[in-house]
Amino acid sequence: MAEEREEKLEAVDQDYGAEQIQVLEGLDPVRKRPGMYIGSTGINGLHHLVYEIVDNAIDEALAGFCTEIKVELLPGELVRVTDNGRGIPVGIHPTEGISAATVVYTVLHAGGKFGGGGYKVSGGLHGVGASVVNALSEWLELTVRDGEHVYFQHFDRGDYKEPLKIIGDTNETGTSVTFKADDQIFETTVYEHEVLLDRLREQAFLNAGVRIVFSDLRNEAEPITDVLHYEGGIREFVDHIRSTRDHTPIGEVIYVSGKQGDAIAEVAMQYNDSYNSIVMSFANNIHTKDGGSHETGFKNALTKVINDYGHRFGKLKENEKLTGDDVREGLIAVISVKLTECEFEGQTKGRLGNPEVRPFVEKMIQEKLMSYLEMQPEVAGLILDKCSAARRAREAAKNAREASRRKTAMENASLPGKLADCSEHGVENTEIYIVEGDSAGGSAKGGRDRRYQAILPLWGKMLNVEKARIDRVYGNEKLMPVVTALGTGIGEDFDIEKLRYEKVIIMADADVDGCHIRTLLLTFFFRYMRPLIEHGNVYIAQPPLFKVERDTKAKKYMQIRYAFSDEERDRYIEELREEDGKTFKLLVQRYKGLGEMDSEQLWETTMDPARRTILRVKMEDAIKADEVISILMGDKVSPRKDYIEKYARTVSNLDI
Ligand code: TSJ
Repeated sequence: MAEEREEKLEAVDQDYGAEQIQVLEGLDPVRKRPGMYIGSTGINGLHHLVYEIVDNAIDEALAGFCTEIKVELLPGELVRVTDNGRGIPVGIHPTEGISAATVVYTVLHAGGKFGGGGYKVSGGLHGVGASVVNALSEWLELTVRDGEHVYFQHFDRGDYKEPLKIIGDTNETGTSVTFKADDQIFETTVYEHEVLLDRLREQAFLNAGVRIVFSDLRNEAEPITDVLHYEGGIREFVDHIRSTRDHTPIGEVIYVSGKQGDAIAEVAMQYNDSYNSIVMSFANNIHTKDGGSHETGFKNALTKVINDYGHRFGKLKENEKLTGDDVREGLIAVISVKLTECEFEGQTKGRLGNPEVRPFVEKMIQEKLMSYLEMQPEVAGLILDKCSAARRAREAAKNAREASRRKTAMENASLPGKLADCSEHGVENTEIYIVEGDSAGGSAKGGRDRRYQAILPLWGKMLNVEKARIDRVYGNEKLMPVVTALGTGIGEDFDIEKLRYEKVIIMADADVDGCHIRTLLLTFFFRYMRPLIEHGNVYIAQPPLFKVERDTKAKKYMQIRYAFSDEERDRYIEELREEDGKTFKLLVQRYKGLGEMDSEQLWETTMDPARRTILRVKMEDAIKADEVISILMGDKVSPRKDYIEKYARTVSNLDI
């Protein structure tokens, strides 16, 4: 590593006069292929810039030298991150002649590791640093305080004209970075408050004691500040997840931690009265959404400990065995490991490799969770009751499933009667539209291309997915047709190979009811057919909200435009108002429901692959829907009321 750094310093600065050109070359690859360094140039990549800078300050906090990190969004979409740490080293490299801080910002990968000695724990998706943010910023300004002087340097797109300079005296220490993301690079440079807040809160949970002050000052009339500071760390994370979903806790939050060499692992977990399971894992503060060795270790050990305890203390009969799903029903758990070196695997690098971590976490949970249960027999009793109830429900579901299979075999007509299937037999290019309601189903049937588009109208009373276990799905008149039409089965039976269509498209009205059914279906897919979402097979149709039409009988002037937003409607009104000096009266129709469109209109605007827009549902959308359902369908009124008030203005896109 040291050798590598030496080489890079040479490359930057062989010839002092050529410094700028060399520096530009250093960051050129970042501007050429930004996606390689920050994942994308969309909103996620934009947010990534903030994470990269904040990660550096968190490292300083973990090293024990910084207590507070300020993150500010300023008018003009500027971001400022300030810590009260030691300040990036400003010393001039003895032979190279430029400041260490400048190297951090102008040499690729010189980022957080520069300065050495530090135990670098946090790190963004690709482990890149400040130089990448610098390269992708229209401009960036760095201020370092070392207790004596204030140092300052300005960069334009990674390039600098003047070196780091002393601009004043100070008795404070710390680092402050202000940057403006480059709109030549990013599709959008507008940050999303909630997304940044969630991520910063997550970092505050994962790094107990660190104080992150997030201020959104973009709207001067309405400044928002959140202080994110959790002495309880991931214990409070678990409590936060539970309270946003309003589940009633069963027992307290259990916390265990352990060390093995340089590796640290900690787990916080708590049961609740719901039927879903939320296990989130992190490695070096990075969310491992596909799990990996730490998560596997935890799950294995949890199943073993609860079974062993149950058998040892007579809570389970000898022949009663709890499965992993049984012991995770109604469980919220957060696993966090910190390692000197993480190996991330899988297509999206969302899974922790490091094989040595599995036995480490397994052993830790086995020993410490078992002694916890032994010392807390009351909590242990509640947990075993909960897991045993899950086991009995699983048995009931198995019976229901078998009964449903027998029934299907007997009736010998497996597809639902309401389904208007497509005529092609293969899966490739085929689509099923799941449509709420009678009239919309009719229009969709009339408008579709029957060769490859199937229509399934939904009927009857929806199951409250929140309050029912999987066995109830088998008896639900609304969901069963969806299950049989898709062909995949649900839960343990789910098999994506059996999916009968390539795309599953949810088509619902743009109003509150439509939003509700969309959210319910997404939650259903998320809970019982999750791979469908993971594989990207689920889509949301986007019917237009308005029709703008010239009020004329003259064929040559006839024009119809469909608008998908208020802005688009206004633009079309503007555009259609005049032609050849002739002014028209316009008809503007607001579609309250899909049923108001005739077959042809529905085809043109929403179903024709050449003209429509459909949104692919991502895991994040489904997780959000799941959370929304917990709030909307749960027992308690107050979080529901808060939620509806908070989202009242944007209720038409509640879940996307
Ligand atoms: F990297 C960065 F520019 F993005 C950035 C770094 C941004 C922010 C907001 C803070 C920081 C940062 C870096 N804060 N604190 C530090 N600390 C060091 O770089 C540092 C200081 C002293 C020593 C030492 O060994 O004396 C070592 C390091 C790594």
